[in-house]
Amino acid sequence: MTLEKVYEQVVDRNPGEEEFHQAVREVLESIEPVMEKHPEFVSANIVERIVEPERQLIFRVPWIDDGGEVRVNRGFRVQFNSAIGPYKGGIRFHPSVYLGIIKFLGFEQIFKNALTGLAMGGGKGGSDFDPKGKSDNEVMRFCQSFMTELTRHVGPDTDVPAGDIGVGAREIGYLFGQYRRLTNRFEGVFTGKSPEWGGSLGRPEATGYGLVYLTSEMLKDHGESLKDKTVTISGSGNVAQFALDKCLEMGAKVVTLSDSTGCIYDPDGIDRDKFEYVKELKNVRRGRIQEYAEEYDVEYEDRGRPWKYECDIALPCATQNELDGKDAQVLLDNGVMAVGEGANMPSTPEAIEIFQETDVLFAPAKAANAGGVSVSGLEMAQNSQRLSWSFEEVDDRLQGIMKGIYKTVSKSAERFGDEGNLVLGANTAGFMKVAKAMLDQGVI
Ligand code: NDP
Ligand code: 2IT
Repeated sequence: MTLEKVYEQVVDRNPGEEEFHQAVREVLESIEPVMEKHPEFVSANIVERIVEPERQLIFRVPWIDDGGEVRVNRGFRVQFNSAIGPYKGGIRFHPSVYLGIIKFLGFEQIFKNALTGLAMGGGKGGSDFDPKGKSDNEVMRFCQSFMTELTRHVGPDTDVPAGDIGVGAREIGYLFGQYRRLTNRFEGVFTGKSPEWGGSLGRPEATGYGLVYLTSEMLKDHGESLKDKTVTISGSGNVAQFALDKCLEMGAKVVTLSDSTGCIYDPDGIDRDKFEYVKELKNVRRGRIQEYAEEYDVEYEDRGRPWKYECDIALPCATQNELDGKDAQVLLDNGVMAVGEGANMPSTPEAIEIFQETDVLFAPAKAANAGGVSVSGLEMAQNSQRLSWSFEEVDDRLQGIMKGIYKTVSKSAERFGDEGNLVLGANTAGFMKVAKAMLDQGVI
């Protein structure tokens, strides 16, 4: 079957799942040169198999709110591919979650995890539950109900979830607690746990730090660095906060942050003191970024996004399809030099095309945000050893992994005929590793 036919079949078989179609399309568009060089993948129908999840779970999540009312949400876990290791990938709690979002995330996770060099397959889960405005007790009761079902399907050698949008330290605590209670086992079934009870130091920082390490490696390769550069960041959650932190350490000036309600622009730069304010606002008070604008008397745009502000480097760290073709054109007109994707699939296909037609350096999500899952892999290793490594050891390894990923994707782009095209590089390198494993293991 041609790659075009496989794509058509994916659309037919998974109607209405637009984000999943988009993620599949991008990978299939990249792997044509791989299939030409590797007819053994064609004859074994590897592509037809890789686009079909190994297992998809959908379940009812009933819980009781603070008013005593029974509420019902939908839970998902898509166990997409375990050819190179146990399923691994985060859990997202957001009202927009439906099967198509979880499948796009799970599909991308297969290739991202392969790039880390660690033994992790791809999976993703979540729910349409909205943690916003819920009390801690409501979040706990929801997590306990969600985990009551998910416990049957996960385990340290089977499937190891972690956080994503709407799932941070608080939620991981409640989910892990319920798993331990139901199974009577204290084991590494989640990553992103508190370091006090089995988590890895450096995991909260890992995605944001890793994004900046990889972006910086890409800049270095072109004789540039982050020092004195102006950076725009979207989002103000886990990834955005630690991307900001590392940008400050590397001497860059970050001028924006956003959330689902709007965007702030601080032309003087968000310094360490203001960063402390953001952490308290977002992680403790769980407030809106608009309050930053009131606190520091800076510009705030309701529903706005950061891409219209002048910058050298743009780091989208909020959500999928948050940077479209028009935004890409504005960034370009304003002289952007590099874009690093902290979120999963934040740039639309039109935006990516615009970056690739020009000399903008573009680091795609599968490579750029792989730091989070990499340190998750290191957390799994520490749990298996029943040891904890120092922050410095974890961070050193993370830097090594991000450098390794940059090298792998650059080399693969060159090998498959388009030097510097890191989208091609990430998709081909990730695919090659998983496809070989599937071939070795027979028709399963
Ligand atoms: P958080 O929940 O900590 O933060 C998400 C941020 O993005 C918040 O500021 C949120 O605003 C904003 N946001 C969420 N949805 C939307 C939306 N539909 N429109 C506009 N803004 C939105 O999540 P993370 O920081 O963990 O995740 C951010 C991105 O990074 C996601 O794409 C995730 O898949 C990806 N990622 C995360 C990793 C991790 O380790 N956590 C690893 C690799 C990728 P608000 O507060 O208003 O909801
Ligand atoms: O998208 C991602 O890579 C994550 N949300 C982190 C996954 C993980 O298992 O740490």
